[in-house]
Amino acid sequence: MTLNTAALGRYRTMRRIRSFEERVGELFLKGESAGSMLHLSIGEEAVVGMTDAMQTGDTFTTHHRGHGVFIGRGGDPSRMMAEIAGKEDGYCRGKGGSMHIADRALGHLGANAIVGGGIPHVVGAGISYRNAGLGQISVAFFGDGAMSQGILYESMNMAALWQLPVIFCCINNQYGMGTRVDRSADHHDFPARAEAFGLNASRADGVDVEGVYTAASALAHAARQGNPGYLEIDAYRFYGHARMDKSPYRTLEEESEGRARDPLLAARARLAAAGIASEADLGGIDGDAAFEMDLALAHAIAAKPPVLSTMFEDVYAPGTAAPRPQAERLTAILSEGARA
Ligand SMILES: Cc1ncc(C[n+]2csc(CCOP(=O)(O)OP(=O)(O)O)c2C)c(N)n1
Ligand SMILES: [Mg+2]
Repeated sequence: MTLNTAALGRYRTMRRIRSFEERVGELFLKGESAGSMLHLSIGEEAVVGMTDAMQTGDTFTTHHRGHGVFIGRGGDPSRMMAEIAGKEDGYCRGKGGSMHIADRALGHLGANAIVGGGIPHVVGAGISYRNAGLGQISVAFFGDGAMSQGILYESMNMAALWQLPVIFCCINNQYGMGTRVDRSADHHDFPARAEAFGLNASRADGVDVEGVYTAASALAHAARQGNPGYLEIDAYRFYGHARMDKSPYRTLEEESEGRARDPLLAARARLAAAGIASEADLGGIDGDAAFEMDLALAHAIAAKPPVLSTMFEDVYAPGTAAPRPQAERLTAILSEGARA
C-alpha cells in the first residue's frame, strides 16, 4: 500500500467513526439505546493513527469511550449499533452495550466502564504473547482520568519489568467528566511518568492523524521486540462527557477553540492540498460513510431483541449458574408468561 493510499484509508476510517457517532447519538435521542449512558468520541478520531499501527492478531481493551477504537480495528458498525440498542445480533447479543462490548475474533478484549479497568488485562495478554513468541502486541486505550489510577502504574511497572509487548495509549481529551486535567494532576507531563517506569513514551498531537500514526508505528515496532510503550494523543472532547451533559463547566470560547482542532477536517484539508484526493473523492468517502451508518442505525432499530429465556446465557463463565434468586425470578416470569 502506498503512503497516500494508507493516509486516505485513515481518513475514511475517521469519517466512518464520526458518522457512526452522529448516528448512535440519534439512536440515543430516539430512545432506542438500551443503556442510559452514551459516550461519544467525536474529536478523538486521530486514534486511528494507533489502531492502524496494529496488526491482525493484536488485541486491545478500551475505556467507556471506545466506539472509534473498535471501528478502527474493524468493528462492524451494524453489529455495534445493534449491541448498543440491546439487540440479539449485537456483538454481545445485546447484553454488553456500549461500555462492555467485546469481540475475541477482532482482538477486542473488552470495553470497561471502570476508569483504568481494562489496563491490566493487556498486561496479562502481553505475558501470554511474550511466552508464545508470536510477535503480537496488546494495547490498552484509556482516558486522562486513568492517569490518576494506581492500577495504571502497577501495570506499567510490570510491563517494563517483564519486557512485555504492550502499549498504554492515553487519549487525553483534557477532561475527566467535568474536571479539567490540570485540576486532577499537579504535574501532568504524563509521558514523563511513563518514562520513569522505563517505557518508551511519546506524545502526539491529536489533530494530526499522520503524526499519531508515525509515533504509534515506532512504539508498536519496539513493543513487538519486548519494549513496551506509552502513547498520549492530545485531543479535545467536542461534546459533553455523556449524551446528556451540556458541559456547563466549559466556556463557549473554549469549546469553539477546541472544536476548531478537528482531526477529521485537518486530514481532509491535507489530503486535498497535497493532491492525494479531489473534492469529489473526499465527498464520495463522506457520502459512503453516511450511507453505511444510516443503514446501521436502521438495522439496529429494526433488529430483534433477545428472547427473555436467554437472559443469563453468555453472562457468567461457562459452567457457572446464574445466582439462585435471579434464576428463580426468571423461571417465575417465564412460567407466568406461559400461563397467560
Ligand atoms: C474507578 C472509577 N471512578 C470513577 C468513575 C466515574 N467516571 C466515569 S467516566 C469518568 C471520567 C473518565 O475520564 P477519562 O478517563 O479522561 O475518560 P473520558 O471520559 O474523558 O474519555 C469517571 C470519573 C468510574 N467509572 N470508575
Ligand atoms: Mg478524559
